[in-house]
Parts: sequence; C-alpha cells; structure tokens
Amino acid sequence: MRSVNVVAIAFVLALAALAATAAEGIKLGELVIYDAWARASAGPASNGAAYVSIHNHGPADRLLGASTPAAARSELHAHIMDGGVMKMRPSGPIDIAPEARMRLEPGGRHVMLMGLKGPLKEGETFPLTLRFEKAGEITLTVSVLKVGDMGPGDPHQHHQGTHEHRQHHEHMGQPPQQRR
Ligand SMILES: [Cu+2]
Repeated sequence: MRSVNVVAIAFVLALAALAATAAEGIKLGELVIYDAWARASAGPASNGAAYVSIHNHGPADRLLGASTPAAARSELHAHIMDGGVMKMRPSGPIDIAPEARMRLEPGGRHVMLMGLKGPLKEGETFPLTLRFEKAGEITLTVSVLKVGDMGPGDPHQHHQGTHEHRQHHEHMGQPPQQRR
C-alpha cells in the first residue's frame, strides 16, 4: 500500500511541475515558448485558430508547421491586405529572427485549425505540436479562452497563467534583477 501512495504522490507532483512549466514557458533548444491559447468557438464552427508566444534566445530559426488531434489539418496563416480587405492566407514557414520575441495573435500570424473535431470550449485544453527547423518539435497544451479574447498578454485581461517576464528569465536561469 505504501508504494502505491508514493507513486500517487509522485504523479501529483509531476502534474504540478507540468502546470508550472506551462505558465512560465517551455524551453526548446534556444526557444522559450509560452502562452499557447485559442479562442472558444462562437458556435458550431469548423475552423479555429491557435496562438503562441516565442522568445528566441539564440540564432535564427523557423516555425515550419503545426499539428493537433483537435483538427483535421493545421496550417500556418498570416493576414494580408488584398484590395483594401484583410484576408488570411497560408504563410509558409514563419521566420524567427535571432533574439526575437514574437507573438502569434488574432489579426496576425496564427495556426489555422481546419476541420475541428468539435467546437473549442472555454476552459478546455488541447495538445498542439509545433515543428521548428532547428529546435525540433514540441507538444504544447493550448488553453481555450473565451470567445473574442485577445489572449493571455492582453493588458485588459487578468488570466491565470499570464506570462511574467521575470518568471520566464528565472526559468532560463537568468534572473534579470540579480546581475551585478
Ligand atoms: Cu487562418
């Protein structure tokens, strides 16, 4: 019985560690990836979009593609002006400049989720795998926020899991205010 309890406690601790990692950013090579989120579907939508923030601590890399079991197909998209109308189009690989801090966000670059298996519901999560040219692959947990949300970085919102840059640097082993 005792060993069963030890396993149960270890499992709970592992879950807690995963949750903490998600809020502070996940390190993949020289990249730190954080705030993976999506908007809840407004109705019985067949498409959706996922967003993520990336901080590159190293040389240039490229986001090549994404996949999720939540949708039949995932494409990298960008919004472009076409005859005065904002349209979205497949963007191909997304360049990540050296030392860049970038955000996929509503109205900008996003991971288009085509053929959702079901509507995205606020409070739920789903896995999203991103594939980078140099850093490799990582599977993130995407948090579904409310319809019309502008994301965890929205200054008008106060979500749990809001990215704190201080935490992020502690995670990288570079506390910004302890340098002498
Ligand atoms: Cu799109």
